[in-house]
Amino acid sequence: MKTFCFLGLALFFVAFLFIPKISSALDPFSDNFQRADSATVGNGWEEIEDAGISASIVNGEVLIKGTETADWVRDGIARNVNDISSISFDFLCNDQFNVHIRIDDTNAKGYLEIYTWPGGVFNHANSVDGGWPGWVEITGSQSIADKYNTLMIEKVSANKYQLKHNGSAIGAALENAGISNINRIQLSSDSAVGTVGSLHFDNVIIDGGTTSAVKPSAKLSTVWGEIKRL
Ligand SMILES: [Ca+2]
Ligand SMILES: [Ca+2]
Repeated sequence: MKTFCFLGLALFFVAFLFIPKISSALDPFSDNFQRADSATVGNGWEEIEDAGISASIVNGEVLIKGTETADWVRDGIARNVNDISSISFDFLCNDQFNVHIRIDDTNAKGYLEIYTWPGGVFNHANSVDGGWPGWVEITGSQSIADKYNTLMIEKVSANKYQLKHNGSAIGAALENAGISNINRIQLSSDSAVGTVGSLHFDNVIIDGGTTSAVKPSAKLSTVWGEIKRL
């Protein structure tokens, strides 16, 4: 009897110790990247760095920088997540490189990718099966070059996703039967071979994770961007 009690108690503690960790390990999540400059982004981020391009921490942000050596391959950072409902991030895109965010349901194979270039309109590629669907312009949308922009993708129903730029909805919610459980996110850039440029990411917030984010509007944009290049 004593043995059973001990085993029961031990199992209870094991469950108590591990279940909360498993459920909270992935999200909510946030990263303001306020850590020492480093060639490694850290904090569980995967780096996608083709020859000539680096992803690193510089001045409390992620800096994607370099010379593109292959046409239109994505370079940046990615991480696995667990059935998330929202992701928000800031970007400064004022130096040749464009900006992409992609959310995936790697089981159902659907993905949604958004991109824009410095001061450009936003486009989406909304694939239900992993195939390439082509870019579709989001009418009336406009990113701001030389300023920090905030882009958010929010799940509004089982298979519908709303984009928000600086707090305002852009376009209608996008339906994708191939995405119900977002389990991977990627922030990146791509360009034609030979392009030299840079791109800044900051304040990634997943499912309302708390972060001491500096609001984009409070950041020095052009000047700071220039300082960062030094
Ligand atoms: Ca930061
Ligand atoms: Ca790196």
